[in-house]
Amino acid sequence: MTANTQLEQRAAYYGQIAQQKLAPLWESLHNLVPKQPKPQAVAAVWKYAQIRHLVLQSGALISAEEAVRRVLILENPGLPGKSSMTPNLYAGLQLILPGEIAPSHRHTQSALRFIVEGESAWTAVNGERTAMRPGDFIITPSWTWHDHGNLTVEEGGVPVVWLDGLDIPLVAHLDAGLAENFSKATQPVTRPEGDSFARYGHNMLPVRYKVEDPTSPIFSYPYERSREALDRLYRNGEHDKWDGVKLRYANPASGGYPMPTIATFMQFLPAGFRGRTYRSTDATVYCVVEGRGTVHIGEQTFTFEPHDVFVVPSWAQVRLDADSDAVLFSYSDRPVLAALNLLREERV
Ligand code: GTQ
Repeated sequence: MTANTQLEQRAAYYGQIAQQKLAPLWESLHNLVPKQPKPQAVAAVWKYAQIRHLVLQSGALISAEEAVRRVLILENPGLPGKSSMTPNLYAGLQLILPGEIAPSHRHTQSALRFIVEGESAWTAVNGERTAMRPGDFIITPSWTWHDHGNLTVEEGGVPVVWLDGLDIPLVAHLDAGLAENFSKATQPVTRPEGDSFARYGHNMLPVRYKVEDPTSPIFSYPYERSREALDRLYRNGEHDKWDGVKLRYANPASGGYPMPTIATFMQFLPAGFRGRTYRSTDATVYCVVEGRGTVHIGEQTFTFEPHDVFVVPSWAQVRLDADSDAVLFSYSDRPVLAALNLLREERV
């Protein structure tokens, strides 16, 4: 039998079995069980200086109320049409103008906010409002009511922009998306601002507190505190050759991650830092807070400066250089990979 006849016979056979909803594994085995991750997501950067005016322009086109959430999705060019930054995670830049309200709703997707610019907005989570300031990391856990607002111009309101990180693609993959709107634009405020931080954010917990769900009882992690911790550790001599000074955000009651599907980190790289190469199976989104530098991802090189966002796909080699003292916030699907025993890390 010639090679051609064999191919023809197989093709005819594949046609026959397809009619019975069958497919030959041997044609796809190497793709289904790859030797290494082969992400469709690619490394990419969003330079804030190039997109800021476009984010602000959206404010003239649609109100926060009409949009429900006025957000420009950061879509990974390797995942076109998927509204995804990585296979599991979403990223977007949300704008709220003075006097606006983004109406209250809740959904099974977990969300984080990382404040980029503007100091006058607030977000409400489960009956408590918190101010949003640049560098603050705020969580909106799964199924918690949340609405966002901003002071009026008279009260000193300015346009506020933050980075939204959600597990939208993961939840879609699991077919577990549920959502509902609150009956009013804003939920009732039942606790004064700072209440949960006082209860859970000072290395203390209410006497009879029991850990009953995987979500952090504090929902705002102010930049000041995170920055101070990194700074102190650096001055104490901490200096990891891969990470600089890097901490993960924690649920203070369990020691786990703030939310079950998304891990968050903040790291300090001193001026002149030339990081070593590492890789891991948690695809990671970075947002630059302070400083300038360069990130090398696989064969690609991007410079970064404050408010830039870049993404490192699973298993891509990454190395960070800092030209000035730099602070980077990042988030990934690490808790999901860890829970499934799929987290692999390599520090070269
Ligand atoms: O603020 O609730 O970027 O529900 C995407 C979906 C933000 C939000 C997004 C959302 C939100």
